[in-house]
Amino acid sequence: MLYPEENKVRTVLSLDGIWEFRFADEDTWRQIYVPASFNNQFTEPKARSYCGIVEYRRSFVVPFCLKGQRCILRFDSVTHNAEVHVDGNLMKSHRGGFLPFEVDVSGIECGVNHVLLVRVDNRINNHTLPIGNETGTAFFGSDNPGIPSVEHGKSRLQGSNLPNFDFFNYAGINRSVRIYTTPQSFIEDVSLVTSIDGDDGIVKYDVSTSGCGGPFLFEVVGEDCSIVASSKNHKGCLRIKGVRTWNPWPWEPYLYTARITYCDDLYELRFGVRTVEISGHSVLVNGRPFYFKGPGKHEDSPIRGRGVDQCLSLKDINLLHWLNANSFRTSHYPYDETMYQLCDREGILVVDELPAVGLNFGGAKNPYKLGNGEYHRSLLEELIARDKNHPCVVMWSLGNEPDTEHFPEDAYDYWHSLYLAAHEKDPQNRPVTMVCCQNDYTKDLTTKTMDVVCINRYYGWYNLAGNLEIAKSALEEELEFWRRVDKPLILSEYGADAIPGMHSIVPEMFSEEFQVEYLKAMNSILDKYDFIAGEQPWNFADFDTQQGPMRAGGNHKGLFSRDRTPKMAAYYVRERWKTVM
Ligand code: BDP
Repeated sequence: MLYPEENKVRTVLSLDGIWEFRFADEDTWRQIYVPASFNNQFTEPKARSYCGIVEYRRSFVVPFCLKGQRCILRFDSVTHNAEVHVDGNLMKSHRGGFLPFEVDVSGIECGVNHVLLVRVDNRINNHTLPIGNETGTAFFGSDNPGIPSVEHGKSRLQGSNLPNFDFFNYAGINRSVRIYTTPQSFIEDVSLVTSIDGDDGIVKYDVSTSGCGGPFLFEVVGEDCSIVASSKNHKGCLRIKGVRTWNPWPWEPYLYTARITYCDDLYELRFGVRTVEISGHSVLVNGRPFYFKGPGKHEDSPIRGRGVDQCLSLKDINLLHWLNANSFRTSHYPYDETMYQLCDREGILVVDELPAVGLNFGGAKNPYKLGNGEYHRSLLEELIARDKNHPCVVMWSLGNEPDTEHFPEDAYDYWHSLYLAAHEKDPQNRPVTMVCCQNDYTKDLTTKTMDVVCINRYYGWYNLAGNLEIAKSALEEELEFWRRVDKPLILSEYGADAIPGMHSIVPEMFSEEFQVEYLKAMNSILDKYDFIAGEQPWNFADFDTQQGPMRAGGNHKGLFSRDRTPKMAAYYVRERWKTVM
């Protein structure tokens, strides 16, 4: 799916700004800002705990001058499910809160006002991705099973919108809404696969178009505007003599433009020439071993919630540079497309993750019997269709911390079919992973079948809490197990909460000193092994989550506070990442 582009033949009309809003049980409309989650824009407790449908409304007009063009209404994401009505007619229902969808409104009368109404469902349950917790059991802390009064309370909580994951269920129109136009004969999709042949680059391309047929031109344009290769075929293979490759930061992430003209249409897609492959214990980028350095992230900020904020995204990229990081994982859902565009430009590598988090009930229930496989697969296909051409995207993550321990065969069947689908659907055939949680790894049949083993481990925090010497030996013992699996391994999460500004002479849990000592301890074990392909401390910044006895004002495992003030750990990591490769 192509990102909306404004150029000499295509127009983009932004529908971002102030809309009208109401909770479904209200009669009156209030004002709301789009794009942003609705949860933090109001003052009533209801906005945080709401479970159900909300409505967004605004009017729009397609100017006369666009008459005769194809008009597409595009939502970059609506969380979680949406129904789009124009002038009272249902135009589209969409399932899934983190990927774009479009509504063709080409026939709409130009020059008159139309009413756009979006009904948004923020409910999560066992059939959404991410997974909601339908039992009323607290995600954090123990609910003392068996105590009659607690059981009674839990039964009353059933059906409320409890996440089965550790981030706040921010919902609403979280990303931009636009109408874009194309000529009637138009460029539909582009797929690019690049490779390197000595000093040259090879670009294999495939462009699909729709319409009457007519002149077609595919050109590769350098950053200096020179045309370095071209063809009149919709599909083919071009050679760029003396190519400049796209390299991870701090090296040059050179971007070419694929300029495509077809009949009256034009589309310009930025891309990089780079390769990604697995060889032995290494992930190779452009043939060289790449060591992933960079924390897992969230889309999260105090007022917008999960709403896109390009200013914050840019600041985060600059903070990643400051940390000497070179990559991050889009934990635990696909991010806004503008973030990937920034990463393309800045040479930051991305592990692109599906919103499949919470497929884990601690053995109490088999998550693979819920029947989510088809839906999961359709999200995978949508993700690949959206992100397949980004040079920054170097790996797909099928999901985070599913149960692979209690139902090992079912887990294998479920994840392996997604693994195969990812390889089949991705024209670039990138490596595929699934992020494994702290469980009995000896029972896990799935993680070791991924191209890269990604494990989240909290020795010294949730297990063996506070005792770093013992935590180190536990991690070492486990890594001996994975060494024998003989694949590249990324420690995709490890971390300790640190309340910003909390200090202690003796480093104890929740102090900034402990967070530093914890990271040093774990890193000292990683440094012993040559099959480690990366370290991704959890998390880049403190973030909001469901309230609970283990969370004082959110999750505090950030290297930065929520407002992006560095903690002591940020300075430590910055020093380490200057040299670690
Ligand atoms: C991991 C999860 C992550 C949590 C983290 C934590 O993948 O979403 O935020 O634990 O507890 O298990 O801090």
